[in-house]
Amino acid sequence: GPLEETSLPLFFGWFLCPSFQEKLRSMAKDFLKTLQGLEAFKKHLSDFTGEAEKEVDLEQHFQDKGMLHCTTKLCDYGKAEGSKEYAEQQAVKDRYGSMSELKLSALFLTPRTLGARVSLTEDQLQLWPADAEKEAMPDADLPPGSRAHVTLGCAEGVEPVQTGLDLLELVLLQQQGQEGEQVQDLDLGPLAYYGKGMWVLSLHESSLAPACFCSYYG
Ligand code: ACK
Repeated sequence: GPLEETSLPLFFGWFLCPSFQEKLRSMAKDFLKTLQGLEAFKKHLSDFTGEAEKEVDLEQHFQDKGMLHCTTKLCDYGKAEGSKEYAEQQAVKDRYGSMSELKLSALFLTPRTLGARVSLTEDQLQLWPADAEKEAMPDADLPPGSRAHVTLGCAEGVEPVQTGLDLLELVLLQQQGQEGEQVQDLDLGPLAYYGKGMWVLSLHESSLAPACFCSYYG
């Protein structure tokens, strides 16, 4: 009936606890500030502006998208394919409302999005939809969880779904053996440039973000 149809959320995911959200936002802010000051970044500035000489303020460029989380399944209130099946999985029911730690292994940015890569544990992968990667990149063969991320910001007019797609593009390049152009070691770890305005800061010590697995209704 209509009640059942409205009982599915906009999406399921892990929601970072508020104090860690603050920590991650400030980490990202420092990263943007550092990146913007690097000669290597200035050299590739036209990736962002379309013009070589134009300045860019990265903090302005990426708009905050609200509560920090790692989406597992977009249900769109039941309209998305497979959402009912997902919600009814035993693992999803069992873990609903439980806390775990998300391992953040890198910060990445493209002209479109800014995000943190999440390395899921075996246990967390039980909540990961089997087709998440295939749905976005049907021709690639990427390990489950490759798309897992926290969106930290999007350029004007860009939807948050793009962050995971940008990450998949980076993971695909890495799978093909590209390590990017090693630019320099920052405090948090090595910075690499993958072309077309795509930057990855691998974290020396991956951050562990306490997060609650639940859902968002909007
Ligand atoms: O930043 P995100 O992971 O990207 O969090 C939001 C959340 O769902 C609510 O919009 C994500 N999202 C949007 N569309 C999709 C999709 N088709 N597949 C997976 N995640 C999606 C978006």
